[in-house]
Amino acid sequence: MPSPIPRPDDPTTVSPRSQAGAPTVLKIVIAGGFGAGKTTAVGAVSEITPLSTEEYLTAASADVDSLAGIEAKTTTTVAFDFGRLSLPDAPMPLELFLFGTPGQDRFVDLWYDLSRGAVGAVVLVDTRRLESSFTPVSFFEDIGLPFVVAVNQFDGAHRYHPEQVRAALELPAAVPVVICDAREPNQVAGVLLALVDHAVNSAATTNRAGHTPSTTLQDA
Ligand SMILES: Nc1nc2c(ncn2[C@@H]2O[C@H](COP(=O)(O)OP(=O)(O)O)[C@@H](O)[C@H]2O)c(=O)[nH]1
Ligand SMILES: [Mg+2]
Repeated sequence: MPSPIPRPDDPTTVSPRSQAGAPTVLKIVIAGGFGAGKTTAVGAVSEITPLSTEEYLTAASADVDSLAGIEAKTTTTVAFDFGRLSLPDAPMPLELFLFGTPGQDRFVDLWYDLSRGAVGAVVLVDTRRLESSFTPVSFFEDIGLPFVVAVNQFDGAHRYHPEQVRAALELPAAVPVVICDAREPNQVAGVLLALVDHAVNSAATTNRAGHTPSTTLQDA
């Protein structure tokens, strides 16, 4: 099948090399287990009405999409969430394109597609369902995409220290672990800035070591 014709507004085709005053455009993946708060986080910060492909959960998916601990959840993302956030006052003016993945492991092929050209990923974690974070963490480690872990602090959930979460997920020291509330725009924006910082540092470290990074800012 012929390759799709790149469109100028396709974030994967936009060079982050800023013209004077133009923001650097970056693609970011928002990942995490089912119910970790991905759709909520994209909706909290997006300045456009987020494009969301939510479907109502039905009895037919009850056996595969466990709602234990998140009984209030009535919908699930079936393709991806898309949102956009401009940060003109960041040290380097940024325009972030956010792609929220569907949480279930069975959508891993789509995670690959959504990760193409991304500068990095946020893995949202619900500590009440920590095991659902293992697959996304391993996924980004395997494809070599820089990521940060953001603990979405749900009401009533036990408050763990970030270092406890790092140990439980067996994360290397270099991976930032931050706490956030996915409903709070400022906190989500802070997580995204932490990721951009981490991605830039990872690219610099990899370049210094003489390796070709699997994803560079030029790809984004
Ligand atoms: N109390 C609380 N509820 C949240 C938070 N983040 C998400 N939720 C709720 O948790 C449920 C699952 O969130 P959702 O964003 O759909 O998860 P996704 O599957 O990762 O996209 C929804 O009912 C949200 O309203 C949070 O930080 N605190
Ligand atoms: Mg969702």
